[in-house]
Amino acid sequence: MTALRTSIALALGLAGGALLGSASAGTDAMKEALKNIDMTRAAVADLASTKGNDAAGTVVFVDDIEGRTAVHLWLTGLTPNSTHGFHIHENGDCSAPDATSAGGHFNPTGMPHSGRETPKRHAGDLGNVTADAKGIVTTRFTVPRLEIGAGKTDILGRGVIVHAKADDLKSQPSGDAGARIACGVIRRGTAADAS
Ligand SMILES: [Cu+2]
Ligand SMILES: [Zn+2]
Repeated sequence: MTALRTSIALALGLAGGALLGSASAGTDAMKEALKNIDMTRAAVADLASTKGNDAAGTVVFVDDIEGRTAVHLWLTGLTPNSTHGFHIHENGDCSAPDATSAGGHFNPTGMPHSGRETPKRHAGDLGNVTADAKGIVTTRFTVPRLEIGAGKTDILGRGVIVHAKADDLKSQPSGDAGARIACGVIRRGTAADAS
């Protein structure tokens, strides 16, 4: 079983029978979106829920889409219609039950916290994501370039966090986004991730 399939299975298990239809649709959307991507050049994080939470999913980073990085995100187990801060954190360490082990926001350029399009921002500031009426996020957006496998903004080995609350995009140092409800470690993608 591939890592992506594992995380889908995990997500399905957590979402339960009532959401099975929607989660399956999300799986199809994921496969379709990744079909023509060379996953060995991409970065992937399998997001697992922290203690007491149900959010789980997968994020795929695809470098250099016209000089930017595309972020594909699938999440289940969220409160319907809720908005959540979404960031890359310094440490690829989800070992703490509340994921505080992931540290603060990934900030290799020494900037203040902000939104995903602000010139002066943490490289890891990915803004907010919003769940649909079934508590599922299926989204793709691009951010200023994040490097994969080399360079100052290399994201391999960093953490990805989904927060309980929305990021206000201005409070320092982390947007007042509350507890960490899901965490994953960014790794190199494999061909199996897209199948
Ligand atoms: Cu965060
Ligand atoms: Zn930040």
